[in-house]
Amino acid sequence: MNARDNVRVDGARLWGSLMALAQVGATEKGGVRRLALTDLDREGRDLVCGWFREAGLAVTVDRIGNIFARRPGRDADAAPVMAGSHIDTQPSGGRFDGNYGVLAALEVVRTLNDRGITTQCPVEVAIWTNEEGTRFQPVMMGSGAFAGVFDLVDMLKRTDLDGKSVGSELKRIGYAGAAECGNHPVGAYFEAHIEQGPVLEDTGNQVGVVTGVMGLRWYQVTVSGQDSHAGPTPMHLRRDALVSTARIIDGVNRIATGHAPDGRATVGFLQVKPNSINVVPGEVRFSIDMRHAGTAGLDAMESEWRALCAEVADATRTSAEIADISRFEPTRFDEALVSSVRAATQQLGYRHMDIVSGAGHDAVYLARLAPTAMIFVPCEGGISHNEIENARPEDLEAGCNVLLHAMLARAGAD
Ligand code: HGY
Ligand code: MN
Ligand code: MN
Repeated sequence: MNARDNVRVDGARLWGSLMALAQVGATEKGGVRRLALTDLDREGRDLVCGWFREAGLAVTVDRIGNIFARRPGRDADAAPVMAGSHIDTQPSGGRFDGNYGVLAALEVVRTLNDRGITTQCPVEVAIWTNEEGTRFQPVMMGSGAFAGVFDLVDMLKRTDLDGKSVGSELKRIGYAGAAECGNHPVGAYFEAHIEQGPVLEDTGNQVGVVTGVMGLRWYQVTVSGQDSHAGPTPMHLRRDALVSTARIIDGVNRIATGHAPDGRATVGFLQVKPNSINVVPGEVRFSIDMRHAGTAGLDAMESEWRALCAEVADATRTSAEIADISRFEPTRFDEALVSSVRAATQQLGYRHMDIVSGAGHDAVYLARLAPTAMIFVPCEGGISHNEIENARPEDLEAGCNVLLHAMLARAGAD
């Protein structure tokens, strides 16, 4: 037992910071709407960077707006032990998704400062740009560019539905940083996050030791038929893009259900043209979010629904064009780092279990660069990507204590 083992974070301070950040983009139902690269994202970034500087951290921003806040270690040349997440949210998002991982990492730094602990390696807190992928695709854009999975120039050109580009929005909000994106040493990466599912709460566990992340494939489907008058056009002569889409959506749902429990598919975005009450729709664009714990499962689901699209298009005299917009294969985290999370959790005495994440996280791309591990805490009813998202202060504090001790073990401390 050494002196460090008794160190604990300040749960009230963590909760206070979470609630203060949640005010930026607060919604009536108690959630947060802080879309990537909006004025609210800038306001959130400014607030958290102010806290970073108050904690004595040196802040740098890279060309895609990723933020790094560095606390020196004894060995300035050692690769930093990094922890972080994202502060952009879903349109009807919650107070904890992403925000918790950034502020838990800040709370670790604040605790090290309070206790005058010097680490061997530097410690860095990271805020990744556009993790949610809702305003601009692909998902996990900033961490993906940092890891070299996405081409930076291509990412800066990506536009939202209003035609605004990532590059122009970064400039407009003042976060088009000077630091090169990537080529930034990372000794190890930790990410604390709410589970965003019901398993920890259902099983009475306070901490999830995350062993890996499900694979994800996002597609955009454009179904084309023919606009025609809703009155004079007989049913058998129509080329109705929305009827065709409805059959595809139902089929996608059946395919994922057939691959349960690890197969998942969601259609969350849909645009109908011309979207008029008395016109047979000639064009529909919709998204498909497909996930599975194994590549074979993803491949099977993908080939089944591509066949389904062709069959339905043929039967309804429409056409279906499929664009691949995001994908990452199932990820397993570094065994040794995962074990350090489990050991910290056991030392702290928290009920815990191993768990695979159904949600994607920036940690997926950091895992390509350095040993990476995640720490989950329960969220109420397993609900997330919803304004009612909630978590208990004591669980958030527990996860943050695990983060503190796993980082200390990795960073080396006096
Ligand atoms: O979609 C995801 O899994 C993450 O929340 N962006
Ligand atoms: Mn998240
Ligand atoms: Mn999310």
